[in-house]
Amino acid sequence: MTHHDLGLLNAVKKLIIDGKHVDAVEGRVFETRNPATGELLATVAEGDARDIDLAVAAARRAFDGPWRRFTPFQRQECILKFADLVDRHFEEFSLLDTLDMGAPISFTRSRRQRAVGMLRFYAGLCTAIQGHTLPNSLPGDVFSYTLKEPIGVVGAITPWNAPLTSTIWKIGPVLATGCTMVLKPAEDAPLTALRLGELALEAGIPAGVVNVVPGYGHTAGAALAAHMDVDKIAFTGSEVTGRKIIEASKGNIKRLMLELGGKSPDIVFADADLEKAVPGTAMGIFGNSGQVCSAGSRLLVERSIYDDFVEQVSAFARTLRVGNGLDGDTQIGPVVSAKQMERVRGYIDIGIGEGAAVATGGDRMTEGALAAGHFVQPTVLRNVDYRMRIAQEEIFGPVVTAIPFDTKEEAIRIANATVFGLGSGVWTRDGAKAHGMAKAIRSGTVWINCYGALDPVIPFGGYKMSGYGRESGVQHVDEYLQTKAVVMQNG
Ligand code: TXE
Repeated sequence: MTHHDLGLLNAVKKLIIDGKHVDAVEGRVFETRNPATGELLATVAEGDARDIDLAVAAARRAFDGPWRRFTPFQRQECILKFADLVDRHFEEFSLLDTLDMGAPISFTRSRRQRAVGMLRFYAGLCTAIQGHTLPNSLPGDVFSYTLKEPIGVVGAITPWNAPLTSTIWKIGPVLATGCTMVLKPAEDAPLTALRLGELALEAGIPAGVVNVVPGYGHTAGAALAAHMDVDKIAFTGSEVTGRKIIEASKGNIKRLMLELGGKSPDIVFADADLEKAVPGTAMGIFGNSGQVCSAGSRLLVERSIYDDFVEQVSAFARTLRVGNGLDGDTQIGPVVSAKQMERVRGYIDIGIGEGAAVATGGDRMTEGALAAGHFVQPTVLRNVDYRMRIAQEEIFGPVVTAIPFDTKEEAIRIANATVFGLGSGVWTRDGAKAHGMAKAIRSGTVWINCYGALDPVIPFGGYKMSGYGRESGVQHVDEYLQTKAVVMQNG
C-alpha cells in the first residue's frame, strides 16, 4: 500500500455524526498537509459549535438508547471486532499517521501492539466492571450495594503527536464502560480519527456512540468543552489549553481527565551503564522529534561525567537520519507544522540568549528536499541552568537541555523544580539509589534504565500541572464510571 492508494484527495473528508458522513453545517472545510513536504494531503470538513451540538445530541441518544442495552459481553465483542479491523488496516493507519504528522514509518509501524493490544485490553475490562455489596452498620436489616454506571457523553479532545494511539486511549475506555463520545481530533492531524470512526461503525458499534468532528480548538474544541450536555472531557494537549478547558467546563461541572505537558528529567548517574544510557536518553528526547508529552527534555548528568556524556549524546544525535517519514531508513521526521518549527527555533534562540551553548544541532534543516518540510536538527543545549526558560517550558521538539548535578539530593531538587510532573528517567546500576530516586521524584512515571516504555496495563498520567487522572491500567475505566450507592431497608 502506498500514499496514493489511500485516495485522500478524492473527496472532502466528512464529519461522522450519528453514523453518517456529513458536511459541516456551515459548509466550511480546512486543509491538512504533509509536514515533510508541505503537500496537501486532504480537505476536511470543519466542524464548529453547531456540528458539536448535533454530535452531542447523537451521542446522548445513543447513550440513552441502543448502546445502553448492550451487555458487557456484547460491548466486548464489538471492541474485539474493532481491534481486529484496526489490526487488518494497520498499514493504512501507519501511513496516515506518517503522512499527517510526519513520524517515521518505522515508528508508526512499530505501534501495532500499542494500538491493537490496547483495544483488546479495554475489551477485557468490559466484563470486569463490578460494584460491591457493602456490609453496613445501619439499624435494622439494611442491604446496601454499589452499581458502577457509565458517566455518559464524553468529549474527547486529542493532540496530533500520536494520532492513532492517543485516540485509542480515548475510545477504549468509552466503549469499555458504555459511554458515548464526541471526538474532536487535532486540526493538524485529523485523518486517523476519522478512519477510526468509520471502522467503529463497521465493527457494529451503534451509530452515535463514536462521533468524530474535526475542527479548530477555539471553535469546535471550545464548544465541546463548554457544552452543557457533555458529562466529561478527556483531553490531551498543552497546559495552556488545559486551563481553558477547565474554565469552559465549569458550566455543568464536568468531570475532567487532563493529560498535559511535561518537562521530564532524565537523570544519569556516573555509575550507569553508559552504553545503554547514551542511546536511551537520546531517543527519550529525539524520538518522534521530541513531540512526546513525556519526552526526557531535561538531561540531568552527574558532573564527573557531564562533558563526556553530553558529547556522546551529541555524537549520537549527529548519527540520526532525519528525513521524510515515508523513507524506511528515516529515524527522525519533521515537526508537525511551520508554527511548531518556529516555536522550537524560537526556544533554541531563547536558550542561547540565556547563556546555553549549542553542543549539536541548533537550527532547521534545509538541504535538498528537506527545505520543503519542517525539519529541525536534533539539538543538544549544554551549560543549562535549571531555572532557564528552556529548562522550564515545554519545547515539544528535538531539543534537549543538559544540566549538571553534583549529588543525588541536588538531582532530586532539580528534577522536581518544575511545574510539571509527567515522566522521569533514572540511569544507575545501584538498585537502592534507583528506587530511592523513584520515590523522591514527583512524576506520574519513573523509568529506570529505560525511557518512555508504555503498556496498556501500566497507568500513565501526571503529577502537578501535568494534569488529572491516569490512562491505561485497570483503573482507567474508573475515570469513565460513577458509583451509585443503593440502600434498601428490608421489611
Ligand atoms: O496544542 P493544543 P497545540 C503542547 C506542546 C506544543 C503546544 C502547542 O508544547 O508545542 O502544546 O500545540 C484543541 N478548547 N502539546 O497548539 O492547543 C486542539 O484543537 C478546546 C503537548 O497543537 O493543546 C487540539 O485538538 N480545545 C501535548 C488539542 O486541543 C482546544 C500534545 C491540543 O491542542 C482549544 C499537543 C480550546 N480553547 C501539544 N484550543 C501533549 N501533552 O501530549 C485548542 N484545542
